[in-house]
Amino acid sequence: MKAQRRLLTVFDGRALSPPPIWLMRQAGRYLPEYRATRAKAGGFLDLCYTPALAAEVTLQPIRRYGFDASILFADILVVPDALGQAVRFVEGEGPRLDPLRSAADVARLSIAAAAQKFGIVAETVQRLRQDLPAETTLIGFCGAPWTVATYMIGGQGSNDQAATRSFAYRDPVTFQALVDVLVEASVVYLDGQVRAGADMLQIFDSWAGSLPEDEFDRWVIAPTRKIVADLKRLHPGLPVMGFPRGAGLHGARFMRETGVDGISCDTSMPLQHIRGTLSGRTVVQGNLDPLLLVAGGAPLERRVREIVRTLGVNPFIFNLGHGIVPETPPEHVARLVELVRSPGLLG
Ligand code: 1CP
Repeated sequence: MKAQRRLLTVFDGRALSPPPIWLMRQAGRYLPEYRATRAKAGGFLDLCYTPALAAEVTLQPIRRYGFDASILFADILVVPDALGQAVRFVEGEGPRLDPLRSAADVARLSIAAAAQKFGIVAETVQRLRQDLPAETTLIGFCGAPWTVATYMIGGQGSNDQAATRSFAYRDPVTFQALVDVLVEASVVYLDGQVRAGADMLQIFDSWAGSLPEDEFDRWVIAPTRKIVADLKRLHPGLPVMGFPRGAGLHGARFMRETGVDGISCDTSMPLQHIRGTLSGRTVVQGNLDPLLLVAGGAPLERRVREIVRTLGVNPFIFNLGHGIVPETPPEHVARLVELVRSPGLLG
């Protein structure tokens, strides 16, 4: 069965023409059918914890666009929520958590208690594997420990992660304890997703770019390496993608030292830099600016050609450099898929 899944063959070192395509946040508010299902679910986390509805919104973009991969609908904040740190999604504002402040707060997090909610997400994966077309790759995911910790310590999203960077400098022992819990929980969570039918995994480190080099090693590379090693021990040959957003000049080291099979490149990474440091050495994914997909038209088409011509000669998966934004016109996504799949794009 898996052999039919075209996207997975890039991990055998094959450059495909046309390249496989999926988009980060391909399920979401830009689609009217997502908004309708979301309204039925009530809260955002209710949507994540109702397998029939979570599977439905995962399938919506596949029905519309026939992407090569489907990404499980859930959120990186399912992990802190399952560990016992209640997460709320405030309409129009984003996630809110009661910030962890002490070693005692970290000690209260419970991997045993997380099993119940992890099980619900695994049930969504199981449904998806049954309902997806056989050729569609199913991607499981989690947030990387550093990025998830920034929400657990900061209590919400922030642009500089200052609260968490300060915490880690002030009390590295407690911060390490938190990262260790997140590593262990992530392995349990992802192992459950793979056993339920996920073909590959992606680890989202959206805030990797805010750390200096020593802290990048300690809080980004080391925990990611441990998660990847543990999962590969459980599931030899399982492809794992990293998304160290904003890692910039740390990218090649991230590739060599974490053991990931591919790197999702953010919008700011220059194509020639990706070509010179990552492409051909690992699977590369990316990196169209989500706002260019909102704008559409000739500039979008020009950039898509440039990306595919520069990166498509080596094992490559077309994607955005960050998630789709809610303002994206659904017809621009249709045009993008048509364009990436048009014959002779490389020519
Ligand atoms: O109103 C809504 O319906 C909620 C919007 C939404 C959606 C659609 C959130 C809230 N999460 C999601 C789904 C989601 N989140 C997926 C599902 C699969 C898909 O891609 O289709 C995934 C993979 C994520 C991952 C995620 N959540 C990340 C990592 C990737 C990234 O975008 O950087 C992060 C940082 C989050 C946290 C989060 N969840 C939601 C929001 C608005 C945020 C960002 C909060 C902030 O920092 O301000």
